[in-house]
Amino acid sequence: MRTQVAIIGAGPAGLLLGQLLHRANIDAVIVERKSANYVLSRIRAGVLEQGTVNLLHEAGVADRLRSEGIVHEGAEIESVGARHRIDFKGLTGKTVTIYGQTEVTADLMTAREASDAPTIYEADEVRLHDIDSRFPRVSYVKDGVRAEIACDFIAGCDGFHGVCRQSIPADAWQAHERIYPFGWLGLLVEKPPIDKELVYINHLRGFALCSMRSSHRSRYYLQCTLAERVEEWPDERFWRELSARLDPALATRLQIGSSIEKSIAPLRSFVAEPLRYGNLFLAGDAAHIVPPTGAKGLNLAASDVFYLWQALREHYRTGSNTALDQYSSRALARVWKAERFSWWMTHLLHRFPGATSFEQKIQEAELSYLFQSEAAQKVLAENYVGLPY
Ligand code: RFL
Ligand code: PHB
Repeated sequence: MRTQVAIIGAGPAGLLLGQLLHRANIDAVIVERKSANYVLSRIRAGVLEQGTVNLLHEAGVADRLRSEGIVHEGAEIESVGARHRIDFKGLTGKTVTIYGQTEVTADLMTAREASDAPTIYEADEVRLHDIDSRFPRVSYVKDGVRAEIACDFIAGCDGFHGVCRQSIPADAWQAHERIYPFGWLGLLVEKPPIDKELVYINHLRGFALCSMRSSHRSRYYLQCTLAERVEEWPDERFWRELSARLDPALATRLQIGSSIEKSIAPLRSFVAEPLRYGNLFLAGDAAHIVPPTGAKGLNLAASDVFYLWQALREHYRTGSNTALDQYSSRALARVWKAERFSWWMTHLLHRFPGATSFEQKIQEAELSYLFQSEAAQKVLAENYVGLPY
């Protein structure tokens, strides 16, 4: 098989790139290790920046998002029992939209099916070949038979544990990484959310987040240790611990129920640099990871895809490689600012085991300053709604 762009991974990055390329009349084949249902079953992001929403419009997959997405003009931050609202709309003129990653992925899969563009699911042993040449190839095993795709470019959209970044020679890229000494235990429940907006909580017992997917579905997170396992957290223990981290007014509004999904995710910051090797371009979680505190992961995948789509379009329309040559530096400039914000939000809101009294006091001062200073709130709001691209 031959195509113009081989896309590895059918997560939001790969599917969105595939859809944008399809609309630009550029051929792409998507190769995915798992089944479509497996990809759809992963519960992840919930907050879309305006830029992501705009790009989904541009891709022609925003009909359902437009009718079902919930626009939020602010969020609340709670520390030692006191809650403060950050007014995104008032401070920046911008909003965010609550619409689950599962829904984004489902909309993109529907559009891809309708376009007849090929997606190969359940492809085993995906390998990249000759990526530093003008004739890169991708091979994979499907139903026991190895097949090959010849292409001009490979888009590595295969997430943090994918094969693409690992195919780059060790001396051609650098990893920048921070691993945090805790994780998030997430729970999804078919009950109305506790509040109209998201509530981020810094509590003595650890961080908590009250989020949502819709007016009848809620998503909650608790900071947990890295040693903990989901089996140790039956629903009643989760609800008890969450209630203990909420202020009493909020706790009385909590509607509990049986969990639909429960999982633990470790927190990590990671950036691979550069994002290009030969004709392989990394995008999304394959290139970088942020701790979820800033709600940036999916949004960064979208901005990477925006830069890569524009560069590929310029290449095929004009023959120019200028934007392709600039892809890594343009994408990374935005990535590092989101990395900084996500790191800062993580430090602001979590309890770090072994923190010194000095570190604890600095965190308290940071929160107190944020609550008193409109300038500080504006900095948070500007980053949360998403920097321009
Ligand atoms: P994905 O979604 O991991 O998709 C990669 C795809 O590649 C496939 N794959 C391979 N395919 C072929 N060959 C191989 N060798 C392959 N190896 C892997 C995988 O099966 C998969 O289908 O990466 P992508 O597309 O870059 O998307 C990134 C986002 O999924 C991620 O950044 C977000 O979910 C992060 N995130 C959040 N982001 C936000 O913007 N807002 C949020 O509110 C938010 N909340 C979250 C989050 C992530 C979380 N977890 C679980 C880490 C909350 C949580 C708890
Ligand atoms: C979510 O709803 O899953 C979510 C929301 C905000 C975050 C992280 C996750 O910062």
